[in-house]
Amino acid sequence: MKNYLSRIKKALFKTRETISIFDNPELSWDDVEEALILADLGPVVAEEIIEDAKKEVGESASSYGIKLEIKNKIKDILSKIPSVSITPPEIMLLVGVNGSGKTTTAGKLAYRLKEQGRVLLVAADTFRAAAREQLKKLAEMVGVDYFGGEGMKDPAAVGFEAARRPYDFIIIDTAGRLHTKEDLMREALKIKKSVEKASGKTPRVLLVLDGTIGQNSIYQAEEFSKALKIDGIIITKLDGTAKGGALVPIAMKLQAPILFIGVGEGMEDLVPFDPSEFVEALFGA
Ligand SMILES: Nc1nc2c(ncn2[C@@H]2O[C@H](COP(=O)(O)OP(=O)(O)OP(=O)(O)O)[C@@H](O)[C@H]2O)c(=O)[nH]1
Ligand SMILES: [Mg+2]
Repeated sequence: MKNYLSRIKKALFKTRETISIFDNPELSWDDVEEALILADLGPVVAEEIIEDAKKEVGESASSYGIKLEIKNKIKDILSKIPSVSITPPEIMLLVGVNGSGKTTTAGKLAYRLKEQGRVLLVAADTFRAAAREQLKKLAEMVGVDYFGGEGMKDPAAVGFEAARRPYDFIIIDTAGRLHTKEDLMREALKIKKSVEKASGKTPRVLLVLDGTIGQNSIYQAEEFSKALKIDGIIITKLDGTAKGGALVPIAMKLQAPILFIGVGEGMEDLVPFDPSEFVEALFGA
């Protein structure tokens, strides 16, 4: 796998700064707890990691020993999350709350995957004309085909039409939906089912979470999971937050593969998630 470490490091700058106390030669366990909580790992997970680490290295371990052990513990947690690879033919359905980064991520995915096959970007966000425009522009920019279902009002119908087409990768962008609105959750399931019916394949439902809201996205994800099975997670905007540590409790709680992380606004700013790289980027050497 290509080495993305320097890009992830750059993106995690703010989070890394939050936990810079780890480089203090007089690091205490209290400092560790405070830093992990500030980085948004949450008190429960922070406590769990610290207790485990203490058992391993002892209460009076050196700063270096503590840092190394905490890094290993987090790496262990993240390595246990199932992983998946995306190979053609593949239909992906991007869902998430408003503004989480779905449309941008659809463009970024197309940019990555066009090297591996024919890609179709599909605008099943039928609520706003601007949403279709946004995806159409991205498709042009990236150089892949676009299907917007112009004139169609039902996003499930757009999904149906698109899914019948012979592409290696079909990436379906959907409208932002509030996880608390049952009708919108049902609509997401309806899109999935119509794609299934049209293609005979189960689309991969990818939940796009906004990294800047940190742990709050766990609740969102749980609500989405009640309506439809989440096959993978993409966490965006890690470059704009000091809450990058929230990825750890998110992964623990959801036990769904984290496929990619968003590290910027450009089309190349979507990198595959790798536990080791993430932890190295988070803590530095
Ligand atoms: N810095 C940064 N910005 C991002 C990233 N991903 C998305 N954005 C920005 O987040 C904003 C919202 O992105 P969209 O892709 O339009 O979000 P959306 O989920 O499609 O929004 P709705 O369709 O309105 O629900 C845009 O300004 C994007 O450029 C990222 O990884 N890093
Ligand atoms: Mg959108």
